[in-house]
Amino acid sequence: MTDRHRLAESDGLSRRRLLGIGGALGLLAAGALTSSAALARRPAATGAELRSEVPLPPAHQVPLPLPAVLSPVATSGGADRYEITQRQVTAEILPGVRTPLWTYGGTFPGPTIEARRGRPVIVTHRNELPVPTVVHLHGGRTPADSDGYPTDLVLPTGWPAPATGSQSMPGMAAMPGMPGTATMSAMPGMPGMPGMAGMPGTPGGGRMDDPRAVTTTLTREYTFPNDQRPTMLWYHDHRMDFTAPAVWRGLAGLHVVRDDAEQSLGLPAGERELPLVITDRAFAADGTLQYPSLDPELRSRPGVTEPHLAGVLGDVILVNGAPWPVREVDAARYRLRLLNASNARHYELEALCEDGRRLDLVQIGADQGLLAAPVTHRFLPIAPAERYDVVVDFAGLPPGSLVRIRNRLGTARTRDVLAFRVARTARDDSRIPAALAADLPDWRRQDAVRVRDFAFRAGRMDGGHGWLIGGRPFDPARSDVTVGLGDVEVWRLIADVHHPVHLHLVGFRILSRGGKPPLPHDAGLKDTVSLRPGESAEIITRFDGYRGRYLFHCHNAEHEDMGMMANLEVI
Ligand SMILES: [Cu+2]
Repeated sequence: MTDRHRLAESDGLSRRRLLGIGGALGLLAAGALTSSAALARRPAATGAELRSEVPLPPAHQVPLPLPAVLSPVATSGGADRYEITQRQVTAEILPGVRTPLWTYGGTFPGPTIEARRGRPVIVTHRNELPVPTVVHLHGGRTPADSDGYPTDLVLPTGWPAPATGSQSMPGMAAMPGMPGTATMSAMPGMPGMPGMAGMPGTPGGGRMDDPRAVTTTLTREYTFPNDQRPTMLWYHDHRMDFTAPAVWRGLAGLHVVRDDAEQSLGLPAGERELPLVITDRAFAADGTLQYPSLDPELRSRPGVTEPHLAGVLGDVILVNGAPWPVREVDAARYRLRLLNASNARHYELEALCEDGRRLDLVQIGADQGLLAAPVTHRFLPIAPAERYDVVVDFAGLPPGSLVRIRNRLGTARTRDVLAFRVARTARDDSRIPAALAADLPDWRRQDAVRVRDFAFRAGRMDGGHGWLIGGRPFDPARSDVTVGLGDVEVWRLIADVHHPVHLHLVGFRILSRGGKPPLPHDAGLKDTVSLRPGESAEIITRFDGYRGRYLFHCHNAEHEDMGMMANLEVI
């Protein structure tokens, strides 16, 4: 046995499971499939779909909105300062229907932050929502104290202080005089605390006590150095146990990092660069967003009703917060910056002309920035939290033509996403260089000081259904993975059903999928890898940037809330 295998075993995986890495057959042989076996046989289903109770508009009637770019409140001292107030608003998402939302700054998606590489952005978030929040910049190379660890809560004014052991930020005392308000919950076998996870009246929102949590009341300042490759990141809520319903209610926005090198490439820009935030939602008869929370107030009891344990899907597709929108375009190249901000829905996108012809989706970038060279797709799968940077060329299409972006994994109305209406012929000076970036890390297997194995699969948690990593549900107080700053590691991931696996802090490259070379859309630097049912993948990364406590987790948001996270400590 090699040293690497010994190290992997010491991380808690049995030899038997190591042998199981490599595909669904191995997984089955290891007896790893539980009640999710039925799901694995239906690979397209990543959750159960809610049915809207209001009339839905026809597709491609509502114009595509673009999230507003946020203006800084100050730009001195080499950094840009912003303020965002998290607050509830009522918006008209479906024509004539009023929908309460939780928002960053009053809109869904929230305002876009435009950042320059290497120039820090400091955002003061103010929580005027009725529950605690946490802001995480997905894909950000962020110091740990600004990374939005799930227990680093920003408490609303008047919210009881968290459990003993957690700290509040200096100068931001979390409601002195309310000691000992329990957030500790549901540790099986913990005497005197039976079943407190769902206990009304203990509004901590925490599954477990976390002595390292640093909470604030009302506001918190997050610092994002933007010392990373240019790409489109997104910020969203990451509150312990309640990420999925909070993001569903609207807590998501874009954060774009740019630099001169990328802007000198001649890619489509300005009006011809469109961010596209794709989500699915469902609407109740009163216009509210449906969501099957066990606690509709999202105060104390986490989780969703039984039919939705695998994920929550909606029957309305929103792009930038509008239902099946349409955008007028020139007959020219457009850069589409795609984000799947859905909780659980996967898409496989195609650009379909009225005559049945498909336009090429020319991928120029991945989660973590530009590819070395373009990759042309006819279909592009996109899992929750993934981003793809693609160029579509509408040249040659006569004015009036409609190009529909469709979802090949959808059924009925969820097959449509958005459409482009070619409005006019136009001059196009843009180009797609054959060489896009020369700075992609080329970590090799032999650089790795360690190989680790992680199984992502269903299991039992708190006496009910959970989603587990390495057989265990998330515990903020437990040490899971400790890596040395600067170390290169190979991680072997295996899934029972679909799990989009996301690492905080670092980008990684995909070395293999199911024991074979990566797929064309696995190119470039990623921060989320979409594991398919029964599939394994190997990723390689170098843990650099900052020391501190981070996370890795499944980005099916319902899985994440049901235990599928683990600690990643960089020392
Ligand atoms: Cu998952």
